[in-house]
Amino acid sequence: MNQDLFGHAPLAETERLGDGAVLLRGWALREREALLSALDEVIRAAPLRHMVTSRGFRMSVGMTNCGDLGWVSDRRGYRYTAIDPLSDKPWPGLPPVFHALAGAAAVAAGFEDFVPDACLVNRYAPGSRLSLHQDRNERDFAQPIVSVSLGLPAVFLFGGLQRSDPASRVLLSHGDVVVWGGPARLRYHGVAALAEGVHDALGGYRINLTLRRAG
Ligand code: MD6
Ligand code: FE
Repeated sequence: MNQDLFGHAPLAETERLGDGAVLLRGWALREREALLSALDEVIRAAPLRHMVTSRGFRMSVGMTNCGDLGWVSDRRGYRYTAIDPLSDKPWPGLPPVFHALAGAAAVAAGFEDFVPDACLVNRYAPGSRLSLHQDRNERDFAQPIVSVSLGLPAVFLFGGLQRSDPASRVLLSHGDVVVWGGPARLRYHGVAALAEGVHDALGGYRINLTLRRAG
């Protein structure tokens, strides 16, 4: 059988979440050791921090980045930067395992030639949440986003193209990968407040990686 470089059968265990959105359950588990150790290194080089929104609210999610570009928010608004404002140095490089996983997941979901240049790392503690938003700071909306969930499970809120559209609730667990693009690319989405829990690999946290082509 045809297999990708992680030994998965392509299109196995896929769940459609709507046009252009695919959930690959457990897709990242095979590479979990390499993924978690690369993640440790990224966080050591560019520590998680709580950014503020343009209105001055401290975000409950801890964030950092790796790759050529990183997503930042401060009183001036949201944008991508090549420099980590905390260290005044470039963000840590995108680990090869992130790059390979994202490319393979995109192909499995039907998006060829996805080459990410940015990875936003979000860390949720119990009670942390992410309110409904669209991802629209990237240059090319034809490129999908690959999202990797690690640690405690979370309820992902998957809305429509209008903020007021009803949102479905999708449980995302350790190793789940969501790929969305095309007609789903600008759907509103968020994460419900994380429930208390303890995860074998990540303790009392959920970590989400979103890999994008930002520039
Ligand atoms: C999260 N994810 O799952 C937050 N955005 O923690 C996102 O905001 C997101 O998962 C765009 C595409 C996929 C995502
Ligand atoms: Fe998002």
